[in-house]
Amino acid sequence: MQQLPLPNARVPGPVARIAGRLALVLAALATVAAGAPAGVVVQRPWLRSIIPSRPAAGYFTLRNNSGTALRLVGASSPGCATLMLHRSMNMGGQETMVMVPSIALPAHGAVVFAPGGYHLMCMQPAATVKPGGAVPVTLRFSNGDTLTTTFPVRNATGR
Ligand SMILES: [Cu+2]
Repeated sequence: MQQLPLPNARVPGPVARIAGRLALVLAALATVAAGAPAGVVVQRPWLRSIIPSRPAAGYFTLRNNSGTALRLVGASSPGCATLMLHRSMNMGGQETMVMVPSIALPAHGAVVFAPGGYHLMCMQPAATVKPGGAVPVTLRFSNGDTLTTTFPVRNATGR
């Protein structure tokens, strides 16, 4: 139960007010500092845009240099209406893709997002998602941390 302030409660003095404000500032700084997961890096990011109006695929290597296992649970970008975690699979000779809810990132390990396997799927790409352009991509982890990286956009042949 939350205690209601007493009617005759003392008004905090100037020192208490400054301390209270400082606590708020420190809390805000801590929130920013907790943004990126410690020791996790995105390497060689790029988005492949084949036809501008069609979904673009995002490729990179996600490396975890920390001793703590994490899960990648989502992604977003201002360049995509939705950015999904996908996996390409071969089902009975047919290349198909499925949406995956999360991807495990082991401690001192890496997950490779590459053609034929895991990738990000950029649905309804914005005009900025065209070869020569670049868009920020934010990855979201199971512990609430996020990591934003700039993904250059290249064409079907990776140029
Ligand atoms: Cu896909």
